[in-house]
Amino acid sequence: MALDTYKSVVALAGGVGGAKLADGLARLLPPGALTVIVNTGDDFRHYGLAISPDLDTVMYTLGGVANIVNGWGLEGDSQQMLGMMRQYGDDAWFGLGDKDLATHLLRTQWLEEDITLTEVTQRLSKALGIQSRILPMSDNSIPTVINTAEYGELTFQEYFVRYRWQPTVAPIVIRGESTSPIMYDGEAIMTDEGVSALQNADLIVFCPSNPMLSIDPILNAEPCRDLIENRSVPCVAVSPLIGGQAVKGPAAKLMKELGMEVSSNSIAHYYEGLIDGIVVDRADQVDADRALKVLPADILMRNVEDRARLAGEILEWMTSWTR
Ligand code: FO1
Repeated sequence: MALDTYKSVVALAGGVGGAKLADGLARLLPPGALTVIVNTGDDFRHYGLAISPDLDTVMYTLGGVANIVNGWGLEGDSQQMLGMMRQYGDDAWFGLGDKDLATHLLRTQWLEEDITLTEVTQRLSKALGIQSRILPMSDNSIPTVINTAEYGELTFQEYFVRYRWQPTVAPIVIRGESTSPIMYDGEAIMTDEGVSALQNADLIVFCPSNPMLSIDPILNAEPCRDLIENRSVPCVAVSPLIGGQAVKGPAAKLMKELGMEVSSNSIAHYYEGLIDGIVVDRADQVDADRALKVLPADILMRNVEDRARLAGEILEWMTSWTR
């Protein structure tokens, strides 16, 4: 199968790392062939605005307007509104840009008019000239909640941005029974669009996003995990770790706190039953006894060329199995 014959490739993605690989895939695949199903467990209300950080990161990246230094937010944005907030005594801990506000204002208004998050995202993406489909994992809100030793339960953005993922993630212990520190406030149901994208996919790719904080919430949206476990097409994951270190964010720290070995091998194990192959950094090893295909590659995406190069290597590797 040549790359230009792919009709439907589905990528599961969180924020910055996921968005970069999704952008690489979008650059190589025929227009409209890529669907990115994005984590919305990070979504929250702030100053009354509906904010969907991962959807926006994917949207801005695919639209070519993302801030390349941060990976999130808009290129050339300013923070005058936040400056004024601080003057009023607000601690303004979430870095909302002035131009970025337009996205949140419109999203909030449209959601209040009962337009679904799927439709809102489509309108915004279309206006940015994006040909790939960006889908929220669900149209209902299912915030990820994280239990920490220092502050108890935190919403995702409090944990990630306000406290810069420094609090220790700790299980909740009730009468000697310990439960996962990562919880979902509600039951996520996938959208019809997400279900049909997975059912019609030629290939599925888990982007190098945090497995516990970004990919798991998507898998948790019914019936995502089931659809992927019972798929008939290849599915691979790209490790978010290089040499036991997270490329960005709390993956390595979190894995340690969850009692996991911090390695790409451990990521492979985490996704067992869901993937046929894993893409890891050349320096990383995956147990040979696992019935899992392994593609060693340079997985660090420093620039746009790297995104397309990595996406190309993954697509050609997966294509070689179906030939
Ligand atoms: N991440 C930060 O580390 N600090 C910020 O102040 C921040 C602001 C922000 C504003 C809009 C947006 O769409 C994303 C923003 N992010 C910020 C990124 C985001 O919160 C995280 O990267 C994701 O939630 C984790 O995937």
